[in-house]
Amino acid sequence: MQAGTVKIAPSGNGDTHDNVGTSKVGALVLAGGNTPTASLDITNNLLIVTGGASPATVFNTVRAQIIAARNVPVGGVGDGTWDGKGITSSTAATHFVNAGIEERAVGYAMNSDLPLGQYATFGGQSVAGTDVLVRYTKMGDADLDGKCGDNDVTVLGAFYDNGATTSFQWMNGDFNYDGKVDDSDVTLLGAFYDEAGAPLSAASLASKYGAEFAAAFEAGQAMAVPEPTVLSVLGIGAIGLLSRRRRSR
Ligand SMILES: [Ca+2]
Ligand SMILES: [Ca+2]
Repeated sequence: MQAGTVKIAPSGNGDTHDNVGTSKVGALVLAGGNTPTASLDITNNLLIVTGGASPATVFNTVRAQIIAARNVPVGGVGDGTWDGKGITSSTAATHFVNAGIEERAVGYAMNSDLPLGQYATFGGQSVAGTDVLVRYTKMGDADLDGKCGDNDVTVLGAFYDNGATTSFQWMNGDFNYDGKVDDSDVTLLGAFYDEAGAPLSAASLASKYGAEFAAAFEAGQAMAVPEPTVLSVLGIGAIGLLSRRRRSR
C-alpha cells in the first residue's frame, strides 16, 4: 500500500468475536515501513501475516506499524487513540473517543511465542508457528482469545517483573507498548478484567504474584467500573422519590 487507507469491513456479531472476518496475507507492505505513511484499518477483525522465511523481521515491522497507528508515545495508561497511520482499527479509535480510555486495542503475537501455547487455527484460519497474529480486541487480552480474563492474569503474573525486562510484547502482557510488564499493565488488566464468576480477591493475587501486583490490579478495578456510580446516582434518585411519596401521603 503506497498511500491512503485500506479498510476491511467490520464483520461478525458484536464487538469482539471469533470471527468470519480473518484476513491472511503472505506479505503486508505499508509505505514507509516502520514509520508508515499508509494504513490498513482492520476495524473489528483479525489479521494473520505469514512470517515466511524471516518471521522476526515481519513481527518487528508489524509491531512498529501497530505502535505507529496507536499514535501516542508508548508507556501511558490507556491513552492510545488509534488514529495514526499503520496497522490500525477505526473501531478501537471510536471506542477511545466514546469511552475516553483505550478500552479496545490492536494486539499482536508471534504465534509460536504465545506463553499459553500457539494456536492451530486463528479466527477460522489455520496458522503456523511463524505466523504473526493480529487482533482487534479488548484491552488486556494478552493471549488474543478475545476477552480480558483469567488467562491474561496468568500471563501477566508470569512475566511481571517491575520493568526489569524491556523487550516484552503484547503477548507477554505489555498493554502500553513500552516493552515492559509492570504496574501500568497490571492496572490496565484490572480495569478491563471481565471474567464471569467470582472476582479475583486481592489476597489471592497477592499470594500468587505479590502485594504490588495485587495493588496495581485493584487500582485498575477501581478505575474503570462506571456502573456502580450510575447505580448509586439512581439509588439516590429513588430514595428522593420515596421520600417525596412519603411526604405527599
Ligand atoms: Ca484473553
Ligand atoms: Ca508495558
